[in-house]
Amino acid sequence: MAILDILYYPDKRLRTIAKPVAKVNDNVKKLVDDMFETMYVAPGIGLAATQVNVHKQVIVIDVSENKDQPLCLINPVIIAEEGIQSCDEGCLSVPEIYETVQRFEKVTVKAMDQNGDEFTLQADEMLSVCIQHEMDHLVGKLFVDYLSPLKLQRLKKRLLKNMREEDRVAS
Ligand code: GNR
Ligand code: NI
Repeated sequence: MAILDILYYPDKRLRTIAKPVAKVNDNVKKLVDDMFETMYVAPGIGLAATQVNVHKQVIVIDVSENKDQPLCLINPVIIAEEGIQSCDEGCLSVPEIYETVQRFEKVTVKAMDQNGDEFTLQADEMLSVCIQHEMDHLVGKLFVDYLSPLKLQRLKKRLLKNMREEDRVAS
């Protein structure tokens, strides 16, 4: 297993559209294992392959309290959605920024697991938010894209400030 490097906004590679996985081979299984390790170490509740510069439709998630419910979605498709919810979201690719985003309250998603077996899952609450957040990554979309121009401008200033502070700590 290996911990993978995460891309940070505004890296253009985060805008890449991921391709479907043709076959869940050993390569893909290794990617899934490495993504789980990277997500747990980060720590995060989800990770999309796009964030580690692999442009395949692969997502790992674990929204459980004890970090003991790993969930892998390969080639996910949302087949039903219902209601609206608002959630404070963060992203490993946009460190230390949290903003409220509107999502569907419930989604039904069809995908393959790390063995290549198809399954359908109904999700609500945090799992539903996380699935939608990760699926956005696979089409090059970030949660900051939902913010108003004013909020995005403020966020960019905050990011620059955070970067300057890191420089000061490092030197
Ligand atoms: O760790 C994460 N937390 C989180 C919190 C609220 C909504 C979405 C997320 S996903 C994020 C990890 C990440 O960046 N996944 O792409
Ligand atoms: Ni994210």
